[in-house]
Amino acid sequence: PGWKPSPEIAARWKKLTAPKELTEEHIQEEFVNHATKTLARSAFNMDDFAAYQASAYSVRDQLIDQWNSTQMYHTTVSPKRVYYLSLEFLIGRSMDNALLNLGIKDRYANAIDKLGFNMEDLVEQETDAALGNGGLGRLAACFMDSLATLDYPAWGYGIRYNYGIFEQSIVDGYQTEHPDYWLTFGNPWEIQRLDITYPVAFGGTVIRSKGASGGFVYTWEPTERVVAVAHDFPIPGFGTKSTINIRLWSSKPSNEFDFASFNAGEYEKSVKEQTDAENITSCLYPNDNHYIGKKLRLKQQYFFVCATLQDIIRRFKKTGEPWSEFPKHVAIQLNDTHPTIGIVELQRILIDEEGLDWDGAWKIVTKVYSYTNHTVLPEALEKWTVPLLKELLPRHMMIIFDINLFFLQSVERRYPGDREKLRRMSIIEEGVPQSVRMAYLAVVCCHTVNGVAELHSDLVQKQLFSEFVEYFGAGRFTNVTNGVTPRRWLHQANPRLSALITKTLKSQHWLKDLSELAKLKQFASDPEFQRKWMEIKASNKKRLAEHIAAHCNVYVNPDAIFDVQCKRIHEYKRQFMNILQVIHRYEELQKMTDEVLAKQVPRVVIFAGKSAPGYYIAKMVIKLINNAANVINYNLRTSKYLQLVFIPNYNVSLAEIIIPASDISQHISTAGTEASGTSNMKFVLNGGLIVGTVDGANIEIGEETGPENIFLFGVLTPEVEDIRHKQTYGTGIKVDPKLDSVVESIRDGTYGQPAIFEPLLHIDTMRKVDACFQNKAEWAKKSILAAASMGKFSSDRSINDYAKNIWHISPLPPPE
Ligand code: Z57
Repeated sequence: PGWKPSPEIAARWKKLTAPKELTEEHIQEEFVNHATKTLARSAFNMDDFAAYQASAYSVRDQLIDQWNSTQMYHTTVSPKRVYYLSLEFLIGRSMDNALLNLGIKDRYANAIDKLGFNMEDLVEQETDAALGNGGLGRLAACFMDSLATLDYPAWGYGIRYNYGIFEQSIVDGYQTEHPDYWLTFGNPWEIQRLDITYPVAFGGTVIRSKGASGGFVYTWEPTERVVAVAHDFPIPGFGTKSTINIRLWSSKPSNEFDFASFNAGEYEKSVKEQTDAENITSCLYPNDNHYIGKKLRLKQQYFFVCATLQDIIRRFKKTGEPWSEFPKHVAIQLNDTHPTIGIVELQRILIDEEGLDWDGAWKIVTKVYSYTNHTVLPEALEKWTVPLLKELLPRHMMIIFDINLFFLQSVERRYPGDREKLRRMSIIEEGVPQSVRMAYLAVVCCHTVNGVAELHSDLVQKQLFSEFVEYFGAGRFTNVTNGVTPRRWLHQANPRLSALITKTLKSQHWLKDLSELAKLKQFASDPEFQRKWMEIKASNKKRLAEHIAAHCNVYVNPDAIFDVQCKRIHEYKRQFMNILQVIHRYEELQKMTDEVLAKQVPRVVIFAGKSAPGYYIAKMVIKLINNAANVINYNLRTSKYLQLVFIPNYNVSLAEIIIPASDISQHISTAGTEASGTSNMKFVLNGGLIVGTVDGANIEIGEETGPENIFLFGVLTPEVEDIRHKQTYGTGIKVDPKLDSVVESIRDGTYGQPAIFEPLLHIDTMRKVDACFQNKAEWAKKSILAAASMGKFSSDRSINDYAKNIWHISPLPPPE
């Protein structure tokens, strides 16, 4: 800091920055000011997009004021902070969310209305910040909302990808991908910090020499240097002045380096180095629940944790305290193994740059980090090969070998001579080439490891890491069931339902303590409340029907059951089983007489979701859905009773339209495969009922709603392995009408409940849904009771669990 204000100047500054009252006129002034100065527009040169931008820049100013005072206050107190490291933040749109969290939406809407613009239209102009694939990235975004709302001193850290998740369109029934260049028209929701930069290096060699005190000293001489530039995304809490920060790094070339080749006359080499540097943060990898060992991906991981740690350490050093105090100021949460190399980076910094010895450094590192596992699927577990790690991060590879050596030595002391155990527990997987099991590295180095729902955490402890539980003790492992933010997923996405709840409970406080929803239960059988509740559902369905008409060219029946499955397309999520069931339903309808047909409960089946571009089977499922839709929707005799649509480009803002409009939604993963699921919580919160398997968070949702308000079916986890075995070695099944009674006995469980027959159970469940839906009052009651039971699934509860049991941090509300 080169400049210090005199007391008079500080006082004047304070007066100048004092927030002005947000009157209608002030908002209009700010709007017009941004339209004319920031955008260089005039009253005669405006459109909805320019008006969105002008509003956005003025809301941004509000955010920055709050952000500044929050950060200044945190700096003076210097509390223990949590740092949430994630390669994905699936934020979606920001304007509506900011207006609602700041509590200024009505004022803005009125002010802007008088300038001739409609706020609801402006909100639609915003492109999603789609820096994530699915559940894991969206969870990170919900967590940031809760951290801010609950006044925790917290930072998110990640990558500012130039291209987020690709946009999907459907051409001839096939998924087609388009780049998501979301920054074309600038981004009002970020603050570029050209002054906050850190160097990041890759490659080269490590030189070992004798240090002053006799031990070895390691010097890393890298061959590639880039620079990380900070971009800050302010995250406002709801009903608080706390506004926290997601700091996303963007890569750019380092000047020193390209000058070197430039001056040597190697112009092309210099240009290539520049573009290589910029490419690190170009694209989000579009795989969900699937690991692909690409070098550029590893570069992204190291790039972002390297810059992040420098930033965290700089902040810590401002306290002037010794390294031993670091864990009293810092908790770092790893969102999956993606940032795990950060563990090694901290150990490296402490030893090679700060001069601590191994044990001193290790004590600090292991007090700071904790790791969330999000999947038990083997194909999703990261394993970087040793040659690749050595090439990119030679010093880190040495440290990983050392960590493994010390770890295995202590395992050997506990289990002398058990070489098989050492092989199984080793961080290094033997093979050609060797590879590093990143999840094992995380488990060995973190003080706490958590799964994301009870069943999942159980599998994590009993299957994935069972020998580590035995070795380290069960205390290292825990569960934190996921949650979602009710601000975005009810208040923002379903404003009418939110208003009804607030009116009924005579307070908005439920938005800060979702367990208060339970008070709605007393109105579940009240016909007037039921009518209002279902009328809102009907209007949400109408809104979705309009979207479908515009994007799928199908006019769906808004009185039908809206039956939704929207999520990433994946074999384990079983969209295929769902479409088989739809085709079965269609064929049954064909066989019916007009009289029987007229008694059917109409249904609209809605699919949405992206497939990873290289995932052939998932892409074929999309094609099958679209082909089936083309047959089903054009059958004029039965289309009153069954319609099928695939809505393209599922993303956060589309989810905000789809979720409030569902009657039922499907969460039908093979038991034991969906770690938690989070959209299931959002659907129920909005009065939709779940058709689901006994998996992930479905189980806990069912515990809260009671079995009568959720449609669960299928076999339990322990049976699944057994079934896989039978499926692999058994023969195919053909269902002949002569076997009807046999099928019946399979259904009723006479022969146990093997999962290969789950499609039958799925069909049975759908019949049950039809029957229930016909009793409107009963359905409304279930819908209300289920939603009223969702208190547990607020991400506020998840974050309080993390804060208390893992991070050991407390709220720090800003002074009034
Ligand atoms: C991802 O979205 C999830 C797990 C992963 O390992 C990766 Br990679 C991406 C999802 C799980 O599949 C969901 O079940 C879970 O709800 C979500 O992470 C958040 O925990």
